[in-house]
Amino acid sequence: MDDDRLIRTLMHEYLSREGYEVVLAENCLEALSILEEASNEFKFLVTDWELPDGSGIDLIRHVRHVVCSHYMYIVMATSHGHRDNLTRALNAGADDFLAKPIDRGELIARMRAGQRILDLETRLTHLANSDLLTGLPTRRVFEELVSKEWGRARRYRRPLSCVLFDIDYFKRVNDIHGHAAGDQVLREVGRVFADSVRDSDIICRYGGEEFCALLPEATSEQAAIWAEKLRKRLSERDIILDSAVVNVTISMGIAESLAEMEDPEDLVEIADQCLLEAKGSGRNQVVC
Ligand code: GH3
Ligand code: MG
Ligand code: MG
Ligand code: MG
Ligand code: MG
Repeated sequence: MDDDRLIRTLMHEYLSREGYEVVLAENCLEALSILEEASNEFKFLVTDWELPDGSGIDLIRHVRHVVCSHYMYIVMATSHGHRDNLTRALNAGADDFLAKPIDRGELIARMRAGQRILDLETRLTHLANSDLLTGLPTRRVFEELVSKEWGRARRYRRPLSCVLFDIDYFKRVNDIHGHAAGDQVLREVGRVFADSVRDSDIICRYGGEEFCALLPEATSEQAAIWAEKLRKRLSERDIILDSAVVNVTISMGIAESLAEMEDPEDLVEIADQCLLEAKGSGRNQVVC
């Protein structure tokens, strides 16, 4: 964002040549409306300080308060090169500073420095959100999503179901075939689960040999039909290991979000009670 046309032209040329996709804005209002529409699409913001309709500082403060799915790297480009100004820009939320007149080499070097931070964020997010063994989202992700989907289901009065799975007698797999074979089975079971959900569903590794699915728009009856198919598919499947062929079954408990439930934990709690019942009444079954 810059009100100076020459600077916009230069920025566009320098950045496009490096492979960046550039969107230009000439004032705060325009920048805000672009960001409002698609803040998740932007990784960098390079902003001027003084604009006819406001200050780059205010824009930066605003952007830092808007929820964005990832970190936006912000560079303040200005001729206000004094140390006090630099401090103000950084305190407002800028990550870096670019002196005017703009030097192409410096601009690109600062963008690259920003890219290193963004790459690190992507890597850390992936590590924090996915289970090492199965690659599925973790329980932490699940808990965040349960709250979100719970709120959405409430607001729009839509169904939402939760399914908890637990592999039957999994300890035996480890005891008979070894822990590495157990890991292989978990990976394979995770793959079968991941293959059986729709894009809007989410399936996580809940803990050890337990998995959990969240099915938006599904009533408990619909969830039970889906779960029963999955239970059957897994029970009929031979899991081929390096040294043996293993067959595992799963027990499943299902709960649907109901008006009288107080919070999302109740949903998981009821699914867990159903799972216990499935275990108690012989395993390899779905209880709703
Ligand atoms: P149940 O039918 O009652 O669920 O019996 P179970 O043997 O599956 O249940 P239990 O809770 O007694 O044992 C779970 C086993 O899962 C014990 C634990 O060593 C194993 N397990 C948990 N996480 C992992 C893992 O990451 N890798 C391997 N190989 N085993 C795991
Ligand atoms: Mg200006
Ligand atoms: Mg200026
Ligand atoms: Mg268990
Ligand atoms: Mg088990």
